[in-house]
Amino acid sequence: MKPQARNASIRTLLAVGLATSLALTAGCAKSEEDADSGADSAKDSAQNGQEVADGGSSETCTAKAYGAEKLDLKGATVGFSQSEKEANPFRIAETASIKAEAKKRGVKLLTANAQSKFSKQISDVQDLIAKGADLIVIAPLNSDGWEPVLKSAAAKKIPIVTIDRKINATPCKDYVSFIGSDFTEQGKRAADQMIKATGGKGEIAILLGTPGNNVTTERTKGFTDRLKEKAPGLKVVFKQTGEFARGKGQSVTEQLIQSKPEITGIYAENDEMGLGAVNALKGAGKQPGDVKIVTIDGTKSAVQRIVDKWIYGVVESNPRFGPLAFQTLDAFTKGSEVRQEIVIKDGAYNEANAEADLGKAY
Ligand code: GZL
Repeated sequence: MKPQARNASIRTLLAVGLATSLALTAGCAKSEEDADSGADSAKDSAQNGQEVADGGSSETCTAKAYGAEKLDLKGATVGFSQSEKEANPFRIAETASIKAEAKKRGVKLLTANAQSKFSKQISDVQDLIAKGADLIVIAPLNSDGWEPVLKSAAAKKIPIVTIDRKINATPCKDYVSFIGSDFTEQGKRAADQMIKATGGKGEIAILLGTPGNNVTTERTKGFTDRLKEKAPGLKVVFKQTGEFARGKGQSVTEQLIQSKPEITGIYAENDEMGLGAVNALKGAGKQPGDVKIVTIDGTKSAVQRIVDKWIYGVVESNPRFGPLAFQTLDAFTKGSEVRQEIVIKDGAYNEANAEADLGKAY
């Protein structure tokens, strides 16, 4: 690439990157440090958008490299494939953010919800292609098994952006960009909260997310590696999936306290399972704080449970992907370089900021 062209594209990339990080006010809770320092909640009560974290791959992609046509996003049709049923506030907030941003930009949006069934998500995306989607945003249920759909999209040169979970495929070939959290970091931060809650000693149960996606794998590894590194006195004595669902989280916890009534702490890999665990503990006559619970997401119900002292801490997983997803689509369709991996910053809640920052929860 000629130097002046290269400089131009670097300027574009920087502009997109700067626009991305500046234009999107933090919709997230205070950072872990702020939460720990008990700092007042941020004055801004922005409810939308996400902040881009530093780091992540600096690899980029352009429409030219991807083999897609440039187009005017405003006149295009975007398809959105949601993975799980909207019983979980994470999914409700995620879909709402995508719909709100499409509406704000005047972009035609086709949506589908796979109701937590992977085979349905594959057919949903095929349907979006058949209905004429020019670009597709996917919140994947699973990380594997996407080949047939990726082939169909590639045949029609339809750019795909994945949000939230990662798919095992090639960026800037099978999909343009991944936008999501650092789930290993979330697991590590959950471990730090659990260590603080327990003083680094005792027995811990893990309510695992559903198998087959990078979120469960990375949240588990981040947590268990951190315990080994920082608190060898905390032993994981129980691991079972609660399928990211409140009911299953409750029934698994009921079994847990039958076999381990003196469990010290429960790490729930999402709020819904953590709230199910609270219901089980209440049912067993436990009191707030008897068992230290740490969860991940940042839903209003879970943050309220911190105020009630049933939950010790919540690491945020911000689902408001609308602004960043459409910023990425807009830059890409204009021919600008976009990053292949856009990692977002997540905040945290504990007793220091839960009440003040409840408005940022979703
Ligand atoms: C994380 C997302 C997870 C949420 C759960 O980004 O994939 O899936 O943490 C949801 O609430 O089920």
